[in-house]
Amino acid sequence: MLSKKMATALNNQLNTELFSAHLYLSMSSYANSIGLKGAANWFMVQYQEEMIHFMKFYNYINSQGEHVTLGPLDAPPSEFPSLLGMFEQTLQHEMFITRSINELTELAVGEKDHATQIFLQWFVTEQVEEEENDRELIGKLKLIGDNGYGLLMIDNELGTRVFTP
Ligand code: OFO
Repeated sequence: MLSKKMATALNNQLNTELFSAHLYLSMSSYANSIGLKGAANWFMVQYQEEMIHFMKFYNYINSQGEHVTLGPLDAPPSEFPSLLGMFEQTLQHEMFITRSINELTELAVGEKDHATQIFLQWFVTEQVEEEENDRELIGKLKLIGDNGYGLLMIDNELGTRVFTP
């Protein structure tokens, strides 16, 4: 059973995961509109992953006998400065999510809510991977700079990302 405070905090995170999904869906569409099909694929996979994160919170909240309260959500931006800018924004957003997961974990520890601590462990690990991927791509994009051939190469690489639920 969840405390009222814990249930509210988990529900807030559920909505934040849905916002994350919308943010990456918007990035996918923008990348597609500027001809970066590989990047569009990468952000579409990211969108699908965020929907899995959303569903994990949904299922956990329900499994504890609570129900979710959806939205309202902020609209994500619909235009972005560059591919590098998109990944920098992605990293900033993921760092915000990491802080948010850490705060949830601290709350669960404080409340001696062991089940929620175990549930959140998956997200703690996932955030390390998310930030690492973003940093790696930002590093490559900085190296490439304005080189069109380099950008094409990285777009091809981004096109190989596959959604694995
Ligand atoms: Fe759900 O991890 Fe990204 O936002």
